[in-house]
Amino acid sequence: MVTDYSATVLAAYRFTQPSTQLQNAAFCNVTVSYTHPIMEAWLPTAENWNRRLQAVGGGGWAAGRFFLSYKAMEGALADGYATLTTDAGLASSRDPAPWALVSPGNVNLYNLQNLGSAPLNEASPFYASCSQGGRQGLMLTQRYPTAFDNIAIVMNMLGTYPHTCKIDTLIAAAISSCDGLDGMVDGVIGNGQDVEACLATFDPFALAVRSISNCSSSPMAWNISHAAAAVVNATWHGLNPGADLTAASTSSNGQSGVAATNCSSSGTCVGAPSELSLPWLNLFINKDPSQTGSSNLAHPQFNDLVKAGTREFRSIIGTDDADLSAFQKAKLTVKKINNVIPPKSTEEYYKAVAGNTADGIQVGDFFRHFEVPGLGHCYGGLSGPPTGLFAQLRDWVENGTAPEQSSVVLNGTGGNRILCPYPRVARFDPTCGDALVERCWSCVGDSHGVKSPWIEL
Ligand SMILES: [Ca+2]
Repeated sequence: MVTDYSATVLAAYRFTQPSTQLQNAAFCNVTVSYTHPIMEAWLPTAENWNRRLQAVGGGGWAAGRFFLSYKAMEGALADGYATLTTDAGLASSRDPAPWALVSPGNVNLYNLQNLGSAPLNEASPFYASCSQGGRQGLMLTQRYPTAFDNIAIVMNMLGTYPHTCKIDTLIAAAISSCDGLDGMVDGVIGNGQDVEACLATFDPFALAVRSISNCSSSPMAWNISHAAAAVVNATWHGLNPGADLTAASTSSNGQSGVAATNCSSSGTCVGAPSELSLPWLNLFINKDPSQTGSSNLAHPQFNDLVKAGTREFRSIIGTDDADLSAFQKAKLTVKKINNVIPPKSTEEYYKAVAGNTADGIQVGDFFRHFEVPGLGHCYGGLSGPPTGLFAQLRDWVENGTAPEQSSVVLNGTGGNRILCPYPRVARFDPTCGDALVERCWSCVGDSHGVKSPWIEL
C-alpha cells in the first residue's frame, strides 16, 4: 500500500488529457514478476476508483515502466482509474542493446516479440500512450526507424550534412509561405489539403544560395545550399512542411530530429542519426553490435536492409494490418504527431482500414484519426496537445457520442483552434472576428470521404 503520494502531471506528458495534480493519494501497487516481464498495476482505493482501467504503454525502445509510463499512471490515478504498465521483460532502458541479441548474429526474438505485442494482451477498455506506446496500443505502422535513416541516406548520397541553420531557415520559410492556407496566420500550417497546397506552391530549391546572417544556431553567415533544399524536400514525402527536422530549438524538448547534424564551430557538420533508428538497422537487421553508424550506407544498401527487416520481422512487430474487422464494435481515436513518425504513413494506414470495412460500415463509425498540425513528437512544437481527446474517446465508448472535433491551444499565440477527424480540415471564419476563440473555427469537407483522399472545397 502506498500512501501520501503526490505528483504534478503536465499535459505534455499526458498527450490527450489535461494537466492534473495527484495529492496525498493512497493506492495499492501490485507488481508482478513473471518469468522475466514485470507488470505493475496501481489500484486506487474503492472510494476513489471510477470503475475503469487505463493501461499505458512505452516510448522509444522501452515497452513501459519508464518515466513517461509513470507520469501517465499518476495522471490516470488522479482521475480515478486503475492503471497498469509492463516492461515486457526488457527493463526500461532507452537502448535496446542489452536485450536485442542473444549473441552477434542472433536476434533475441522472444524479446522483440515482447516489445512488439506485449501490451496488446492486456485487455483494457482505455489505453493512452504515444510513440512506441502508440504503436503498441493502436496498431499503427512501425516505420519511423526507416524514416529517420532515409534522410541520413539522402545526406550520404549528397556527400554533405547541412547545418541546422540552413534547414531551420527553410522550415521557417515554408511556414511563412503556407501558414495562411488554413485561413489564419498563426504560425501553423494546416493539414490535409493545406499540406498538398503547400507542397504545390512552396519550392525550397527556389531559396537555394540565398544568404542567411541572423541564424540563432550559428554566429556565422551562411548560404542556403541546394543540398539543404534537397534534404528538406526529401522529408516531405512522409513528414509535413513545417515539421521540426533538426530538434535544435528549445520547443523540441531535446528530442531527435530526422535531419539533425552536429557541427563544429568552424561549420563542419556530420550526421546525427536518432537513437531510434540505428539500433533497428545495426542490432536487429545487421545483428552486429559492433556497428555504430550509418555514414557509409548507400541508397541501394539501405533499401536492401529495409526489405530484409520487413521480411524477417514484420510478423513480430509490424503493425500495419488494415483488417480491423474484429475491432469494429469498439471505438478508437488517434492523434497525429508531426515530426518523427511520418503523418503520411498513418494517413495511408487509415485509408487502408477504410478500404477493409464490412458493407454498410464506414471507417468513421469505429475509428477516427485526428491530426494535430504543429505538434511535435508527442509534445512540444508550435501546438499544444489535444487535452480533451481522451475524455471524448471515453464518451464515445460509453455514450456513443463520436468526436466531431477537438480543441487545442497553440503554444505561441495562446489561441484556440480545432482539430478535425481526418480527412476533414479546420477553417477559420474571417467574419467571426476573433481568431483566438474556438467558435470561429469549423471542420469542413466530407466527413466520411476517406476513400477519396483529398477534399474538394
Ligand atoms: Ca495557419
